[in-house]
Amino acid sequence: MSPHAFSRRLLDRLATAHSVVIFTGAGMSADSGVPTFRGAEGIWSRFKPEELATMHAFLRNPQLVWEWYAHRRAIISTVQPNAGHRALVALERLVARVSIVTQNIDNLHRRAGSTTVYELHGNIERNYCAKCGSPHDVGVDTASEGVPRCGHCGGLIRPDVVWFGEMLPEDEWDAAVRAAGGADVCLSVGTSGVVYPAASIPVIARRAGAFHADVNPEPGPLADGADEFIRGPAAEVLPDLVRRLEELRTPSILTAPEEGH
Ligand code: BV8
Ligand code: ZN
Repeated sequence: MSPHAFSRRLLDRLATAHSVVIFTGAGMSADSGVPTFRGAEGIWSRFKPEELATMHAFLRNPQLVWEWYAHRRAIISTVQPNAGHRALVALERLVARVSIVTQNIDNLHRRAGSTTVYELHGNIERNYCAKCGSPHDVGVDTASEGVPRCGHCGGLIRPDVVWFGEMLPEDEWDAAVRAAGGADVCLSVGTSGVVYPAASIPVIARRAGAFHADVNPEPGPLADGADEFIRGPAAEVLPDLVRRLEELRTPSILTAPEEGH
């Protein structure tokens, strides 16, 4: 595993940080086997986002949208958090406050053990009635039997995710903006940075004085505005970064003063 070149500035800012915000997108889960949205193998390669991730699409063709989410839920039920998710859990032992602000709906950060996770775009494991809002447990998904109906009002059941044109959950958004405004360092990891307002989180952090590093195999819009771009997959870069931080924290025996001299 090739160690990545991290700048001294990033390492020093992380080593002295009280609060760090990690802004993640679909690339964070790519190493777990969850397809991204816009990559060549992306789940949107066959459809356009507007044809699936909108209330209009759901009302026009509920079965198609429900099956798409059932397909993604089935993929997510078979995957595990990867070394990148686990590195962010380990980071909690080195930094007083680590806030994960994720665009992902796959629940992998929480399953890895991260304790502060703000899900800006919802969570595919939760569903609710599009008419009366009652929560609905999907259990074993049977997409083939058509879109489930609400036991209270007969309304269509939908995934608890934020579709295009829908507002982000207010509490999650407010908490994420507060965390970004108070961060010493912001890492954006595995996101194309094209969806708003989520993609403004690293900008809010940097404007408030945070050091912003972008982690991605390919530079994108977020890399342009960042203090540092770290090229590589999250499942390699993040464990490398946490290892370097642990080394900085562990006084080397070579430099410890000799006893009694
Ligand atoms: C809003 C949940 C206020 C569902 C998603 C017209 C009308 C209304 C709104 C708009 C409009 N025009 C524009 C907007 C705003 C719109 C928007 O931003 N559109 C974009 C497309 C231009 N935003 C909204 O609508 C938001 N709401 O604005 O409300 C409002 C309300 C009413 C009226 C007006 C305004 C809501 C947006 C939320 C949409 N929901 N997801 C679901 O998952 O099905 S968005 C979806 O794309 C994901 O959730 C994700 O958040 C988002 C971005 O994708 P990424 O995570 O970045 O993934 P992507 O595939 O793009 O990139 C992967 C990256 O990983 C790549 O960079 C790749 O290089 C990298 N990578 C690959 N492998 C690895 C890796 N990185 C690291 N390691 C690896 N191994
Ligand atoms: Zn209902």
